[in-house]
Amino acid sequence: MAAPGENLQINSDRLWDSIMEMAKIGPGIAGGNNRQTVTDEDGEGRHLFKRWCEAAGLEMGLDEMGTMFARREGTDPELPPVYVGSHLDTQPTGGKYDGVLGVLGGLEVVRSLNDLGIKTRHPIVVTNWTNEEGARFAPAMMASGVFAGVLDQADVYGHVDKAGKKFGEELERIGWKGSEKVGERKIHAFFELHIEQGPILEDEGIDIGVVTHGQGLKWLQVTLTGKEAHTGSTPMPKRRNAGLGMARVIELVHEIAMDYQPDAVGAVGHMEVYPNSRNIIAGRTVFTIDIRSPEKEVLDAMDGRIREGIDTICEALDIKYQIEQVGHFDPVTFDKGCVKAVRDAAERLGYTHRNIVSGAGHDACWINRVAPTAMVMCPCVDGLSHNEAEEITKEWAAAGADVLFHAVVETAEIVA
Ligand code: HGY
Ligand code: MN
Ligand code: MN
Repeated sequence: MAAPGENLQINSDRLWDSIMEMAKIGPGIAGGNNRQTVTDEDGEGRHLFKRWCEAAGLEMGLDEMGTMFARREGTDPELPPVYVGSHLDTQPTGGKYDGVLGVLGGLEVVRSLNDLGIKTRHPIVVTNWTNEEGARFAPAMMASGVFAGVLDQADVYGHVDKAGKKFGEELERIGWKGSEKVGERKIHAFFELHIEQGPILEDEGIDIGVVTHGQGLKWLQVTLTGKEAHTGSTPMPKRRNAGLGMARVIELVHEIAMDYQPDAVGAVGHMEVYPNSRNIIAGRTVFTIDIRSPEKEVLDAMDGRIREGIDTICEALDIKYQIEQVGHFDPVTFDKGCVKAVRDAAERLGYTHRNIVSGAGHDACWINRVAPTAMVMCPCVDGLSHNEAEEITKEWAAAGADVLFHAVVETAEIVA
């Protein structure tokens, strides 16, 4: 007789169909998704998730950051629940699986427990964290950051998008601002299933990433101010070209990241040029530097060198600069007990696995500060993510969700 939970497997068809159903909401223009946080599309996706949770007999909670908590009761309701989830918001040109696999993988765990008639001592709560991506409103992992006490709720309510809309007002407008105070829930453990968003697992032909660490991140928003002038009649020595300044800073960020290989990364993905007219020298540019490293010392060193470099570049071009840190978390070490639960599950299920450091940030990185936390990763095709062509196989999704299933159920303690 298998030990309790020994041969548990999820229903991979149902998981895959749910992911494809969610992907119909906020479709992109090239096969992916544009379901950005607190847009109407996000609201529609939330309604679908809520319907599914209620159909699975879960009770939905909603906090003041709009994070959704769908609870399956345990035989001992007083025990702190095991949380499992991720995020349903996407990048503007995002894929179908980033975040969604983790939320619907968590729902699939509950759906499978219901099918099998299995009870657990600890309750289980499937979670959709608001605004993980930080694409429309910085910073990334916003709601989980408020939950962990590292971001201020009143402050982030005032963060604005490119159209000048405020996060708090948009959350209210789509009708998903709850009344529950943020961060008061006690978490026994948190597990997040996520696609790797990098090439390692696929390149090595490995099914499961056992995430031991998450690399640290800094987002520096830079504003360069020069002077708008005619591109034809202004002599080169008299120009104060903020566009040229931005170009030099972008090159600098790349060069500095290359100095700390093989792990450090750096790029500028968000760029705004004003007035952005063909025959006006850019008077102002606003852009965000994204630097990351598994080592805090390297992250701090890159930060310092970039700030010095910006000063030198602006001195030479006679332009002014402002630097605002709009996102930051130090490298994360996940809970050894939870990581072991993930590794043991992969082992028991016969999936190939390896330890891995997460290149991307995740809600788990913040929740790890307030509860024992670990992540399960599955491969993605060509390691591609934050691109509408993001793809995984049904088998990879099933393997990841099976491992999640075992890790969650073991930690929530099956009642035989
Ligand atoms: O930026 C990140 O790493 C995450 O995808 N929000
Ligand atoms: Mn994600
Ligand atoms: Mn993402």
